[in-house]
Amino acid sequence: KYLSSMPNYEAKTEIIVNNINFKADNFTNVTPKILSHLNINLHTKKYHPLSLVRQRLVNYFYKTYVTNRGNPIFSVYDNLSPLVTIEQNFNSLLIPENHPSRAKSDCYYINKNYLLRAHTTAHQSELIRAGLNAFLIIGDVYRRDEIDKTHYPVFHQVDGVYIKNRSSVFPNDDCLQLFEKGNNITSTGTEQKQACHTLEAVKLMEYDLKSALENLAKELFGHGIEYRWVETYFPFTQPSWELEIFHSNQWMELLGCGIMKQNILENAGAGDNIGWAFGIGLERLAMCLYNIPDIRLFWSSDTGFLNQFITDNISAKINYKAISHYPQCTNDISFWLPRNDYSSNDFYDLVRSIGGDIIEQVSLVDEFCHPKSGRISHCYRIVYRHMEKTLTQDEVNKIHKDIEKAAIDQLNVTIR
Ligand code: FA5
Ligand code: MG
Repeated sequence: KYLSSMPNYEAKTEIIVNNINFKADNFTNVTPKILSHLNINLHTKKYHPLSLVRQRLVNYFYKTYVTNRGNPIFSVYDNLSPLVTIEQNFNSLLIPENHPSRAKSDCYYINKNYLLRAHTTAHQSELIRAGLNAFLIIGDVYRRDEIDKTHYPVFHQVDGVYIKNRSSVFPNDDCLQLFEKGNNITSTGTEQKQACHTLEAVKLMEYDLKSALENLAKELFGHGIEYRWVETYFPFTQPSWELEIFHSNQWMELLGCGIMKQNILENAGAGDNIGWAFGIGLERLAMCLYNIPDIRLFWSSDTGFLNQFITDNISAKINYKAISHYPQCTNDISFWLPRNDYSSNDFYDLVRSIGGDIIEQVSLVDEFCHPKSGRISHCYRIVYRHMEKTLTQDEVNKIHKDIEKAAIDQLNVTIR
């Protein structure tokens, strides 16, 4: 039933994504609903909670890792297209042909050659090949998943990569090496390390990686944050870990990370280096930081949600307050101010005293000075919302009229 109600792209021969024509085939499974999330870029939208968290994370890396001249070592890529190849999302990361993460049931495929990236890790290999040593990749990722309080098919990730050569891993020692002699980079190794790496190099990198991420968690959540490391597996790192934090009485996975598979570096032309990498979910961070209870809220255009995050101090403590489930109703009011003795706060008080609890927000949206008369007019936007029911436009209009009348009587304004 569910499947038959989905638009049938397989019947189409062509599909257009970001103005590019693709040939549809039996892999094609993106839907118009999913494609409508492209180019929205919540992570760079001013004042969006995901953007606040992104800035805090980027600032942390900028200030933690600096060159001897004080410049940031990490560069940031936050506008790479989510439209990627199979090569980028899987092959370049050594994800095996038969790995479950490649399944049609898990990814949004454009066709057999292209998909919407399932992780921002899709770009790590190409950026290393381009010559970068330390970078962050930030963007929207797409996965076929259920929709509930913590899962949404589109979410945002930050990937980080730091690759180092022998002298930056061992700055004070000319003898210690990154690589074991005579060990092929494809040898399996152990859970502790890849066969090609020396134990001392891996241990130093592990320490560097874990302290970077622990300190990030402390920076965001405070020094009292409880955390733990869990060993895990990724096809592109070995060894691999997950960082969990204790939040709202449960352990929550924040990120995955590990020592990069040497084969990836070799294929990207950086085989002389050893690297660490991680991937974090931005929604996870924001939900914990701001107590946002439902992942769908990030997509809300409701100003009752968005306005709670308007701040020019990205480290401001914000504790999200639930908004009503009933829809907003917005009405504007414009009037000429009296010649003297007017303040916007008088109007705000008046609106609240007449509208009561169904007033959710009042904001000055426009100010205009008449070029000849010099008179000033204000336009205010009033957002109405009842906590227990859906307001009808008629009900709102009546209250809006009462507010107009009171403003004329009590504040001496002239309605435009
Ligand atoms: C990855 O995506 C790896 N690419 C991460 C990585 C990068 C590991 C580099 C090693 C080196 P995973 O699927 O576990 O791994 O997702 C990483 C993070 O994204 C999770 O820890 C979580 O914070 C977030 N995440 C994953 N799935 C969801 C989801 N459905 N909704 C919200 N956040 C999610
Ligand atoms: Mg995971």
